[in-house]
Amino acid sequence: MTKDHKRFETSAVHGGYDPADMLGSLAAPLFQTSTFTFETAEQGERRFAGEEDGYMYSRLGNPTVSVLEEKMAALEKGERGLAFASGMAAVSAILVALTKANDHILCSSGLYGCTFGLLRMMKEKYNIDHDFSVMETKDEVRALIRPETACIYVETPINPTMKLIDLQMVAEVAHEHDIPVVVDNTFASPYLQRPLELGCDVVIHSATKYIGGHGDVIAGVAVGKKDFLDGVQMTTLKDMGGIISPLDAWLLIRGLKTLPIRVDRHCDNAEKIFTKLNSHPNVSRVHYPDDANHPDHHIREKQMKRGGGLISFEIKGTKKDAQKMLNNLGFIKMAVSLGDAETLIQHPATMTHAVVPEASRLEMGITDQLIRLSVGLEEWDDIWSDLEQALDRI
Ligand code: LCS
Repeated sequence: MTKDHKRFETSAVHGGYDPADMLGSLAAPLFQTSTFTFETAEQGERRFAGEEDGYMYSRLGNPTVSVLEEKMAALEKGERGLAFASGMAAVSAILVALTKANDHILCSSGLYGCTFGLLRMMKEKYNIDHDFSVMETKDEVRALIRPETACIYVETPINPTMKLIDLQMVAEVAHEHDIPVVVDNTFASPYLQRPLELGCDVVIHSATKYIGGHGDVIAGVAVGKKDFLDGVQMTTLKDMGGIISPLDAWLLIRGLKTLPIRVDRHCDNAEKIFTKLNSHPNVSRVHYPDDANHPDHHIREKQMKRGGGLISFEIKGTKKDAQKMLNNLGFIKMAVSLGDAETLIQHPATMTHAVVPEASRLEMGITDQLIRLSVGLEEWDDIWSDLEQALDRI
């Protein structure tokens, strides 16, 4: 039995696992197995009939994966977690589970590029329509809800523009209409923001990012009500097959133990880098939720513990100048992904959001001058020195 660890930091270390269940092993064991043996044919029958608890085949569940799922449920304050092969496997499984042909999805105006691509595919193949809303007021959300709206899908902070959505407000409107709210919490991590506590229904993570934290795993997790996720596990996940590997689950369990200290350090560094970027002559705008002048700063104060480790900024100049700045960097790594120990930098218009048509991209605020920085765990003034020399030489 897992004890209920009340404080986040304690749950990050102990949540989801009790060594007494596993021969006293301090670290959760890695069950690197595809299948599980039955003692009798009758036991196999009972397990497949759901009459007896126990593992059958790793696509249907695995003890190492279960530890990760329980730890994530403890951290997001949800009833259960469900792990996936990637963030996109989680996004697609949840959206497929919640919709049928001819339904409608209402989205935040700004989404990760591949989520945008998935919505477009769902529209083309199954006539599942979608709308985007800035969701600044209840009326803006209400105005786009239709009888066939199956869910509201929100990213906050939004990748890569760092705009925020008031989750409590959106959940209140959605529940007037009995519509579930799904939140992609990848940018904040559960340490900074817990959407279920704000009334939302399902949380999704690209666990590739802060959950893992070390740039060595692609994975996804969803957390929400047990009945709903039991259903997703036994339909969309089992039959579409986007399961996480036990080794990746094991690496995420290890990563989660240090999530609070890593994210605090990411935030400490980002706050300092934000101030420096803000006063650099070749930077025209900086987007960081903990900026007192950020238009959504009041939402940051309401629902996020701190501003996070991501900053986006616009340089003065052209797309070529933005690319030149990236090419000028020294140890800072030019790469998509985020939330790793290494500071990562990328050009959203031509990388993470290249699949988004130009008009939609510009509507989301992704200009050719926009650069996204995932501030790492290095010494902050080393990060700044590298950025400064690259900016100076645009
Ligand atoms: N949701 C968000 C907000 C993301 O940023 C990503 C990936 C995903 C979902 C998908 O997760 P994955 O399948 O990659 O685990 N975002 C990326 C990014 O900004 N750079 O590279 C990947």
